Amino acid sequence: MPPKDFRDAIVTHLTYSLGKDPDHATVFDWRMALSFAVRDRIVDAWMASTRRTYAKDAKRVYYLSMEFLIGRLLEDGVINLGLEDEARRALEGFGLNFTDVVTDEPDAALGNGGLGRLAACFMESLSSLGCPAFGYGIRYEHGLFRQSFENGRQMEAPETWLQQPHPWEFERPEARFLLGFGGTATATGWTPAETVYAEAYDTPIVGWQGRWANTLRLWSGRAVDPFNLEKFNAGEFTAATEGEALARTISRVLYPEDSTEIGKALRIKQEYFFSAASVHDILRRFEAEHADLGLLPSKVAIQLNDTHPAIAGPELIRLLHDARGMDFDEAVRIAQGCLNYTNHTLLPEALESWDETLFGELLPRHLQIIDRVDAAHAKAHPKRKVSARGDGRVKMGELSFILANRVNGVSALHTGLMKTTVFKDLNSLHPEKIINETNGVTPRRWLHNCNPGLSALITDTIGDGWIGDLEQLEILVPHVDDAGWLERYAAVKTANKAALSDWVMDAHGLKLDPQAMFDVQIKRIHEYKRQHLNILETIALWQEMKDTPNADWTPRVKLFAGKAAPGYFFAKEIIHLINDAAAVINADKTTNDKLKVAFLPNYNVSMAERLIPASDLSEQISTAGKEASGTGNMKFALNGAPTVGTLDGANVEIRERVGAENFFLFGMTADEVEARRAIKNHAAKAVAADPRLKRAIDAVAKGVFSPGEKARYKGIVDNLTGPDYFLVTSDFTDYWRAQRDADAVFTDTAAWSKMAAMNTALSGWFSSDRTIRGYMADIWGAESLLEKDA
Ligand code: CR6
Repeated sequence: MPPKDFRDAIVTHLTYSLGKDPDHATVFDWRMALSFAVRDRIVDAWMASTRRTYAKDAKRVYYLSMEFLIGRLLEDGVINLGLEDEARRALEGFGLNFTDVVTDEPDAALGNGGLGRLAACFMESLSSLGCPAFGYGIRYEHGLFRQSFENGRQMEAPETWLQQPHPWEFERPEARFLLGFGGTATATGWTPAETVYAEAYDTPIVGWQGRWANTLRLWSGRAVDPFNLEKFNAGEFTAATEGEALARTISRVLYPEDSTEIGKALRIKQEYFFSAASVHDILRRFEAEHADLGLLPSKVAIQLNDTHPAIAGPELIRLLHDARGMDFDEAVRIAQGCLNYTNHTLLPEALESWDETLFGELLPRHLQIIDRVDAAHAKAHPKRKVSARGDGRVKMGELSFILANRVNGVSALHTGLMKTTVFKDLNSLHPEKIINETNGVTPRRWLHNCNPGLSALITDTIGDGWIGDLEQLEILVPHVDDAGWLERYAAVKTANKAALSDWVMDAHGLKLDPQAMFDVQIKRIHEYKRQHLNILETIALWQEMKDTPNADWTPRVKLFAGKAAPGYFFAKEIIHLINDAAAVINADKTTNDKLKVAFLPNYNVSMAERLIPASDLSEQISTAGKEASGTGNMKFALNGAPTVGTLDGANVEIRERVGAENFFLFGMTADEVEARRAIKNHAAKAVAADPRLKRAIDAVAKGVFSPGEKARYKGIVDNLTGPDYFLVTSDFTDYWRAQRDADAVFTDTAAWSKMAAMNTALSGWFSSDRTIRGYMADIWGAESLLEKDA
């Protein structure tokens, strides 16, 4: 038993787990000691949860995701267990600052963006709600690359989170599965040419108030034959360890593409590797307790987070039919009873499909199974031709749909569009399958922990029930009309902005004016997200400020952060342009006090935790119909930053909830986008109609921001004045108008604060607790096992 007193627990770990004397311990040592002390408490909750799940023979949820963007875990653990005061006091007693210790932890960046962060929020909510669940993914040795800038250009370096000891995980050498690739298949079996072990590492994820903990199980590749002695003895030292190197390659690195399909052999290996290991593990756990495989759908719910784990379906059928002798059609029915699929994008370039030759070479038996499933589906529905096969490809979206019990979209708009576009035909055959579960974010990390000032004010006003039941924030509404309360609300934002300004000064050497409006766009760089619309508006604003420097301008700080996929040339050019424009604008003495632009390098979860509480305006400006949901938009609203945004993804629902008067809407709707695109020369027409836009584009074209290389941005300029598929130019004029509306409100501090506070008060619905309750009820048929009286 670990010591009861938390301070003793920390010191005991420092001494016996780290082998350090308090007098000589570094911040790292203290962080590890604190982490172990917290982990001990989590383990108690974890084991109790596991026992209860077994005792109740409860249905378990399995969330299969290629990405879990969990970030730091220490602060979350401390706060969810209610240990913050004790931890602070203990560390202070040793002359240490709590924040310094918790921010010493590297981010676990095992994801690209929204999809991976959603999975992490879901894991936290599943535990907070006491839903028995496992997250299954890959233990990447290198997470998302580290970004830096060289002369404004993005540079990529490997991320190395595992080079430091990782205190949260438990290695499980006994939970190991042998997986195959390649070889030959017959009608009943498969002889792989190559095999590799998947080995489990478990991280407990504790929920709010420490009442429940679930497991995040990440798979790592291990060689079957790690060391070839014969080769070693022959002096071939590198070749002797080749097997190990190859096996480890599978879990070596996270592919850095976000919402883009990559179609590489290693990627399909990664997908099969973690999906198959997870399905083996699920069956093993089920069979340890049940003899009748027919019970699977009543005990097991598997959620496929996008199509990346789609191969789990054919693998489950293979294990039931080939390995356990179940009738094929029955195996398909059982699989369909367990599997569900979440679609996260309608972008055609992101819908996974594999070349059948490549697929068949790596997974010959699975290809046969897919063909059989697909043929049966086609036969049952002869009137409409929809298939997971065709044109020499294996289409993972169609496959996932056919093998799923429920298919869901991630916002109301997105789900509606799924039914009329990518899954139109399948939806007409299975109209009951597609449902909506609008995304959410965990209020613990994204309000309570990242914004302690606001959290304290809310708790002081309405008590702390909101942390576990976010819709209670609505009780704040009447307080918004109390001038004294509103001033306190505004003071929190001001303090957060001052703290952010200090950090930006320290870390990036840029001076920001905390009185200015902090206008923030942080997310992956993508044409559909339109960071280039934002920078064009910034350039136009700068030009106009220069025209009339003495006019009554609302000072702005434009902050950008986000990574571009290393192979996405256009996105990297956008980064370069923003950095180039920032250099010129920030150096301009006539506008210096009114406009600053900064692109903060190496955006990650912990940077978001700093930026969002200090933001005034949230940029959610995607081309309507392209952003499936967004989740950053929810975090900003919750932290009191009104949105300037289009009617896209969950923006639509945010605006409905917080009120149209508390949202700066602009731009075309998804329908209007389609119509506009059909107009010949739409971009040239838009540019001709708006002199402001024309002047901004001309400045870019003439090399105002790239004097040494005038044609540097020819690609961007030609795109914007030519095809402009994402309709930057057509939405520019209305975007400018919305920005000036925001300027006008911002000059009236009370009006702005009220808008911000209404955003906080009315976005409680965007808690991932609400989302997970929806999945539990509508998709999984899972129940909370929390003791009601606790
Ligand atoms: N890129 C969507 O684009 C959504 C998240 C989570 C995305 C984004 O709008 O909020 O998923 N899609 O549902 C994919 O990753 C395929 C994303 O993060």
